[in-house]
Amino acid sequence: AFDVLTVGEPMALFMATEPAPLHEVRQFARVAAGAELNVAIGLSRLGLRTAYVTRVGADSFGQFLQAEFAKEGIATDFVSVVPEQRTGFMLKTRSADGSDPQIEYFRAGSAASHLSVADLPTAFPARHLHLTGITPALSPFTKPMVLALIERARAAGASISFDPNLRPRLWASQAEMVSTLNQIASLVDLVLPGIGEGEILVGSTDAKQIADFYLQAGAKQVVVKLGPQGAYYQEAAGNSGTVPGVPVSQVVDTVGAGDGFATGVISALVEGLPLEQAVARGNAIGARVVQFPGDSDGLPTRTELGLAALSA
Ligand code: KDG
Repeated sequence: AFDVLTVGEPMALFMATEPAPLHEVRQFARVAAGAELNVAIGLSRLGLRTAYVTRVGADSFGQFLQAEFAKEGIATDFVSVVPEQRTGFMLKTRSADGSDPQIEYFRAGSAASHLSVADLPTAFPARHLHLTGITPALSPFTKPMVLALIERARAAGASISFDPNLRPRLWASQAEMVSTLNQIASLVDLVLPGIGEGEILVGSTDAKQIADFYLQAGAKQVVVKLGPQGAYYQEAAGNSGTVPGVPVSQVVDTVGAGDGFATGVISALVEGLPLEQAVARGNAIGARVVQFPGDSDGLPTRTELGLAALSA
């Protein structure tokens, strides 16, 4: 059995090595990307047994990603290699001033966009399920797959976290994005929106109002990410608070910060820590990730985070 299972689309990511608009960049460095893969890498580095449900092609990007899964110790029991489909990739600029980079996707019709209920384990095999709002946007098959996985995780008594991870360009319309993501959020235990995402999904810029919305919808815990200011948390049981962010002297790349944050919160909750401490760990990892160019370069080991080894 696994501690955590997640599902999503992994991609090859070509990061510009110098600051320039995408069409002028001459050199890129290739790394792995994909929001759920970033979280899987982070959890695995923290010693949690982590499984990833996905599909890749038999092309060189698929081979590259499979080597990454192996290197990071991610369980591939639910990874399929589909020779007749291609693996998606994306391009990203190097930001000169810490602002969000420019991103271009080459992922429509990818192997992972063909994920469906048939790719899921019949009996849910982990203590926790982590989802993001990217996966249900990939194709008409992936939303029913996500809903079926939630049902199986529930039936097995697993806890579920959900990071809305808004990617408007992957959705047919904003209305569909909002209704699908709020539906999923109402079915999980822990919702992790950013404050800007909360504004789009809930229509409020107030962290407490965003948390109240998801707690009323059915979630048990909500953590609203406030960027450098840290995060606000609130539980159905009543307690709430703000955990200040960890100061960073130089932001290199913001992409992946939310995945680092989710890694910290989920790992701590799976280890049995209270939500406030989980949020503090999320802040610490998020602050680390923004100091590295790749999405997952900054994800720490237990030693790097100053944590004791997990007992077997
Ligand atoms: O959260 C980081 C992701 O945005 C990045 O790795 C790529 O999954 C990705 C996406 O769909 O944007």
